[in-house]
Amino acid sequence: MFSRRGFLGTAALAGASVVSGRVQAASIPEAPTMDKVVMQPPLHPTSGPDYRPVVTLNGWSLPFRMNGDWKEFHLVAEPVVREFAEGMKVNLWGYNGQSPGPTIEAVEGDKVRIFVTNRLPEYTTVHWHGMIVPSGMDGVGGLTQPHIDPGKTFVYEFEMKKSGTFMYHPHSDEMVQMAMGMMGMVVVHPRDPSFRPVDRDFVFVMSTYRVDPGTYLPQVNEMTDFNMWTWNSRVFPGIDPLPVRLGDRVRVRIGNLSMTNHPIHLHGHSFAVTCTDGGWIPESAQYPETTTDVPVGAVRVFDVLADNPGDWAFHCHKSHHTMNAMGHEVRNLIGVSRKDLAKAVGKLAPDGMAMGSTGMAMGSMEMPAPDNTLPMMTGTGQFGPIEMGGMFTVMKIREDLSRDDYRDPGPYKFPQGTVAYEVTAPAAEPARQQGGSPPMKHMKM
Ligand SMILES: [Cu+2]
Repeated sequence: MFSRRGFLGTAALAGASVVSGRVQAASIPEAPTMDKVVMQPPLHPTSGPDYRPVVTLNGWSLPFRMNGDWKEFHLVAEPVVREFAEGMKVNLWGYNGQSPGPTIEAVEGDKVRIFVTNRLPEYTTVHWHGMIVPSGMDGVGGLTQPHIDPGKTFVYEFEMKKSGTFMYHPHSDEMVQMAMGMMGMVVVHPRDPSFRPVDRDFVFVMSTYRVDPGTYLPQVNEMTDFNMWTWNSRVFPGIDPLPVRLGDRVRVRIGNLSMTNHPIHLHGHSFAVTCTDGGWIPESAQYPETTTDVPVGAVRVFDVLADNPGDWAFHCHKSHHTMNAMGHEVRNLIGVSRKDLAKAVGKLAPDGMAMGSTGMAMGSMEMPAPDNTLPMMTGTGQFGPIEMGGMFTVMKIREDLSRDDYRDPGPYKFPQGTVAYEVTAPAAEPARQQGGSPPMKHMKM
């Protein structure tokens, strides 16, 4: 089913020595880094059992090497610059050049050795969220291991006991390090490739930041008032679309390491949640959904049959999570005439703009914003402004995609006569209740 390209990095194995399961420092594998913010092609396995690899929205999977029967990975914790969307870059902490870190893929039963080098200015650890590991490999600084000091490399060694979707993040100055973007996903493929196979498999982790307009660094002491709602540290319109071939069975794996829950909604389909970070859900316990709430510190995986072609919005259903940085103190002024106010303000501040009397649609307005700040609502589709931000993207289901093609197919070509349309005949005046009459009067009980 998949091509095997032989062993990766065989030359690097020369000189590696393994002493009773403990690896020598001289044999630390290289640590690949990524400088691109778009989804990288799936990383097909080059050794070990076959699997259909995942793709990571705006991200990548970490290459590994084999050392005997151990799969070896190398994470480097380090400061990174992440572009949230065009026009906004944020100084974060992450792994191997990116926040979030690369997705780690392995197979149920694999023995993995994960090297972690710390290039941060403070100590760190890595905790393997949801994975069944020996206590001493659990990565809780102080409790199960010494913290990894700056400049040091630690090794985690364990067996991938079960397949599923998991996460990794520090358990060391956790509030700061997670608020700075340190996290990533782990996908463990079933050893039996016939177990619930899919055609496309997407993964991302949700995180939130408070980056005040005009600044470049998250406020790490924030508890509740976040303003950047991200998937893989990206916001709409910077989040990759999910290109899907019509008829594909699609899996979407969603981790939540933000500080609030996110009800994730897909248009045009119903899906079933098939897996959590606790494991696979038996078919008898699955039920149809169009929105699934992903709690804090949890993973939800849904499988969907992509049988409805089109451009389908895919987003968090908390409407302030599909917006970018905004002032939360704006009052609701719908129905309030601000003409007089605008005139008065205009005399004092000619650039002032009265807004909100008829809603806050901003598609046709351009407001000056501080440097390094995205518009609150933005993006343009083939019919006009989309007025979204934050946790929003599009699943693009097309007939003519080939199997491993994850390129953005562009806007959907709607078949003629299938788009909602305007009628020109005047709408009839609706029958309205007569003023003054109590509503119960005409009712026969
Ligand atoms: Cu949300």
